[in-house]
Amino acid sequence: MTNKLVTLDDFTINQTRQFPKATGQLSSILRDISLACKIINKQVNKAGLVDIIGQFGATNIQGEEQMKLDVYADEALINVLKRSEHCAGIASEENDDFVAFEDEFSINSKYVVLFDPLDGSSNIDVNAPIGTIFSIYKRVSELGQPVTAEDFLQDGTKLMAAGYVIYGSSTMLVYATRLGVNGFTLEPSIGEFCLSHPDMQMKEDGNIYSLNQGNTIKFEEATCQFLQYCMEEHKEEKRPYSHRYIGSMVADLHRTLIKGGIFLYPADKKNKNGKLRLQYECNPMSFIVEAAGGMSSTGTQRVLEVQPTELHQRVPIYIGSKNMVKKAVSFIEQTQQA
Ligand code: AFP
Repeated sequence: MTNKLVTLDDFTINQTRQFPKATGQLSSILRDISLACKIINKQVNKAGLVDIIGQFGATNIQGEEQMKLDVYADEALINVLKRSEHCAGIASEENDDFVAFEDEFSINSKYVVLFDPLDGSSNIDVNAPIGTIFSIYKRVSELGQPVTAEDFLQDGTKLMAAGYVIYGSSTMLVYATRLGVNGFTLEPSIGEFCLSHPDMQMKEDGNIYSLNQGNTIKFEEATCQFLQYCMEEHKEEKRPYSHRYIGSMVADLHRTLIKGGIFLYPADKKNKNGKLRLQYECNPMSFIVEAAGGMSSTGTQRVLEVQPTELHQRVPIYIGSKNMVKKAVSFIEQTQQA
């Protein structure tokens, strides 16, 4: 171990020290989430070895079939956060409703956590990267009482922190607060997330676009025009751009954060709100990307400013390098003006 090794704990303790009034509760929740993700990671690593992949049989609120690992990940996060002294309740993409923790410590806790326990789960059986996405809000309901729906339906501008864990060729936790975005890689021999990507910044420009191009026939005019723009030749602007799509938002956005580019899951003729969930996927990812200097829009509005009305609400999303997102949005504005 070298002197330069900074664990996630070291890092958050140092960050907390910058704020004399900070109680360390947020850092404690992050530690709990990272513990749950280490448990999930172990199981993800074993997916090819044990009979754990495959359909679990149950269907979630989205009408999607759950796989065993989703359920395992969901339970790992719920169990760890339930035992945490600082989490008042959770909402998970896998469950219909939020869960209020009602023990004497939890009802006096300040924070609630929302998560998508295993995003991109259709990639599990092909060994492609998958991830856990989480976000932390300060509750708005009265301390000493169980949390209420309002605690979970806050808009993204109220986020205290958000992050994701990517289970890929290595396991990495990316964590954002208003102070910035930092990446920690799991050092398996000591079981610690160690700072590997300090102060992550999103490039202003990029040359990779990422979307499910197979949906082109359903896309609205503005999306087709943007797609055409990405594919046409323009030597000075280094077009055509490259197309990359894994089909796991965590993996596609992790690449976008590191290399620059745009990820989009737009509205289409059938799905006016796209596919991705505001509270579990779009808000946490938008918070991270904005904290790294990038941009995120529904096409007509900053994602973080959308007022959630229900837990499983969906929104269209254009997210990534500022200039690429602005360009995509400009096609929408043009079609609206025409
Ligand atoms: P799954 O968790 O069902 O695999 O969905 C993943 C996801 O929510 C998100 O991570 C991807 O970006 C998006 O869906 C992929 O959707 P398409 O398969 O329609 O491209």
